[in-house]
Amino acid sequence: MSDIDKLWLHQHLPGIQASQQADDLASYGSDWSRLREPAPAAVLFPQHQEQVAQIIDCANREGLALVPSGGRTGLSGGAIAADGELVLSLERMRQLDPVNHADASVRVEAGVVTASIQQQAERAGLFYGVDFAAAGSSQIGGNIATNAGGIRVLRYGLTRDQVLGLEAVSGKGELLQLNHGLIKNATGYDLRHLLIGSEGTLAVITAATLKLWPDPGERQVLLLAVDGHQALLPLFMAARQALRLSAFEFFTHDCVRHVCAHAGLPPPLEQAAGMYVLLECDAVSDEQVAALFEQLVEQQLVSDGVISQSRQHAQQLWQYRERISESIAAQRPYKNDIAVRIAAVPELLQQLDELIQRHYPAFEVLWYGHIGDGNIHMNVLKPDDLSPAAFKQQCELVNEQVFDCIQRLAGSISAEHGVGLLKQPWLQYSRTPVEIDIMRRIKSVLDPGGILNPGKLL
Ligand code: 2HG
Ligand code: ZN
Repeated sequence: MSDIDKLWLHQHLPGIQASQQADDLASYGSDWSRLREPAPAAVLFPQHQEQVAQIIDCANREGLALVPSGGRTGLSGGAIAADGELVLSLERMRQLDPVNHADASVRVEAGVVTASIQQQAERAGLFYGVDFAAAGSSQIGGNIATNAGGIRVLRYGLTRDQVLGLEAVSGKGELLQLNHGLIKNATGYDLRHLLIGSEGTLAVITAATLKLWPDPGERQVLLLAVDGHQALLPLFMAARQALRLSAFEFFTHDCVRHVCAHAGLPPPLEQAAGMYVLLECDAVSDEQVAALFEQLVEQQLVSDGVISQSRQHAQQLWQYRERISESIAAQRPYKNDIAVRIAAVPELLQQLDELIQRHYPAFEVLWYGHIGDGNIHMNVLKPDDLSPAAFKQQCELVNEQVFDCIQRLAGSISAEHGVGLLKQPWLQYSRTPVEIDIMRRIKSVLDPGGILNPGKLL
């Protein structure tokens, strides 16, 4: 790999823009997980699908590893290039087509930033259903490769549910045009869905046709104070019955403390609560909210709350939830992103609480997540007096117990952040040996040379 220099790139990949500048290697070889030190051989910037195929052909001929790269906002190390790989950045493929009104869809190239798709839909009076805190930097190719979730899954589904058509190049260099934006297509195996969530291990996604939704109109946000996690499920069920929900999120008071300190925000409510629920719904009348709130207080599910009075107020309330991750990023927390069926959430929280008390009594553990999807983010903060290596080791020891619990509840060890490098050693807690074997065999068909994102996921 070390003999990859300017001349080599010019001879083997003519016409393809590339960089070997130290700052590019450092930034394109890393993602938000910062799990390993970046050390790619070069960064390549193809401008169309044929150039992606040209790069893949070259990698197969020369036996080189490729790391497909989007906005690199991932938290599981799926986009890290630490072993002399070639990074294949899609960022110069960012054609964003006009909205197709008849089909309520839009075709976008892989390097288009998620927020640009949201804005393009909005300008056309429509709505793109996926949103999360990193939407301003993440790219759609990466969203599709990791099947990104976010805050509105309970209403609009995952990224998978938005993809009507997919264009990609397999690890063998085959150009794929999958499903062509069709709603109905009963012609056998849906290869589009095989590529969604495959974390760049089967093919490089080059473009997609995405579904757009009707404009949801005015929405309101309620931030509610909740005493303990026992209230979460009954509260969710009551809110779902009374309101048309688009998000149902939770976080503990410790999360609020970190956000307020980091973002300079005042506390959300006069009295601190143990836990908060933030829900978003289609706008409702003051009477409807008052009746629901009264009912929730009477049932002792909620003790206090605030309802957004304007769009700007709603955005302010969202900050208490959306800025948690960024507020603790500098402390490099140990991350878990787990899911169970909604019905099993109380049992999961109960069991995890016991585990944490027993094994992490000295650690600060932050709980937050998309409780309406059964998805919980558990972030463990490193105590100052513990070395990073000792901290990681202790977290990994407890992981086994956490994942045992997830396995017993038939849950997922990675709900929405992907497996990447971070969860790869624990895949067997969510997938059976038979499944993993089938996954490997699928990989060997689409990427027989094993050039695409080696060491990730499988
Ligand atoms: C969120 O829901 C993101 O805020 C990040 O998925 C979660 O930082 C995390 O663990
Ligand atoms: Zn999340």
